[in-house]
Amino acid sequence: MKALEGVRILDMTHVQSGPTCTQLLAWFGADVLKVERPGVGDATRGQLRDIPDVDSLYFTMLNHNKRSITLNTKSDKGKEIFEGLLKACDVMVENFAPGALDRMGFSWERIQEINPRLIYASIKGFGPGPYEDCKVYENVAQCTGGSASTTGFVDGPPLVTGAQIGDSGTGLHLALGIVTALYHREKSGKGQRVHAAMQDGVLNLCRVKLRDQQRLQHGPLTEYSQHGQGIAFGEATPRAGNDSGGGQPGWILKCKGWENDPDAYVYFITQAAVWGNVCDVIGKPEWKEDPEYATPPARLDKIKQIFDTIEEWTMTKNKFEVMEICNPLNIPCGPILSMKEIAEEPSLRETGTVVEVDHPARGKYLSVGNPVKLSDSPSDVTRSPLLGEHTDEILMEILGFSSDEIAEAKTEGAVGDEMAQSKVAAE
Ligand code: CAO
Repeated sequence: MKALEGVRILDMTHVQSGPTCTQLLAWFGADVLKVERPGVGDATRGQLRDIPDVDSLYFTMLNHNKRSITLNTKSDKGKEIFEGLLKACDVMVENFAPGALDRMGFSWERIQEINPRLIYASIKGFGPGPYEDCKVYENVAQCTGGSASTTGFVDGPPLVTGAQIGDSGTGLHLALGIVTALYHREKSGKGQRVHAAMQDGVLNLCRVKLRDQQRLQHGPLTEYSQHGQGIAFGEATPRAGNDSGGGQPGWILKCKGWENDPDAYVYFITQAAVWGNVCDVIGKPEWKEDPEYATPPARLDKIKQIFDTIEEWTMTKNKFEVMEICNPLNIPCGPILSMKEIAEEPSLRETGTVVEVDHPARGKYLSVGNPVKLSDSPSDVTRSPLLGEHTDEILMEILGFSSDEIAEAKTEGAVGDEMAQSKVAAE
């Protein structure tokens, strides 16, 4: 039995942030019913398409292990069906623009009347305050949560990162909130409102930068390489380039082949505990005893020069050779892996972190499987649902609809009939 088996989730999420959360819960065994607009569905089904008329990878990679029902929650009959589903579910998750659910007539107060045990979980761009009514996408969250101002090089503009810390990061936060509320419900018998703001989620992931903001009041941030380069600090935590966020200096260094391969680099950390090994491996054994280099405080104003010297050595090796030499010496380092290398890495396939999934319309594709492994709740990744694939099944199984009642709901436009329509189109 999977950890969340028996938990039923009404999934009103779309785009990336909410779907990451419900996909994670589905991998842990929850029955996730994705509600989509009839005939339209989650906008990402059609965004960034690589194959005409086929659900995009954007959609498929965020909606595994779910069932899809199309329901017009703004029609009277659709609202009635939605109420039935709210009664039958443990959790409702949504990430609409602020106020959308209230406008549909489903405020938190109303939801508590319908099902007091329901956990109502939301992602919004911001918490209460001046921006609470704003629509928000990933990069807005990265910019307002402190990530962009602290990412990039000290002499360059703010940068967004490739890691989707605003969307997928907040989805992860919300998943924890939901599971915590479910645990609490065991004792209280009551559902509760769970809210995760993307700005807050990003800030939580940037807490070391707020740490540095406060340290700045007591002097320069000596472990930042700009300190060693004599660049003065301003009033706010600066962009730190590739400096490590902790107390052990690190940087990205060129490796053999860097001229032609954009990913021929390694992240190299000069951990104090293995400084002697670093000196030996790069051919600078004299630095071990030299008072100018022997201690971490002595090295602080020479970080750039030290990494330039280490780079002279890393440029004679490819990034994997650097790993092979440094790992046995306990020197922490990591090759810069391209997405191509990650996609082809056999060990990630073996652990299920990268999985191959088969889809009836697109065929085989790669996805990221569950990054969290539970020993008694393995995650099998099953393909994302087609639009409305489970409308009839959900209405029958969960709400006890007869075939006639389903046909009536379809005629009224309360639910969609996409599967029948696509069969007709195929013929
Ligand atoms: N039946 C009927 N109506 C439906 C429906 C259904 N099944 N599903 C959605 N709708 C309606 C909504 O009720 C809303 O209508 P109103 O505007 O009349 O209230 C409308 O569809 C559109 O919803 P939306 O405003 O959420 O969608 P959008 O594309 O305009 O905005 C986004 C998208 C992401 C900017 C916005 O949803 C948002 O800010 N969400 C919160 C933050 C978030 O999660 N952002 C991450 C997105 S991933 O980068």
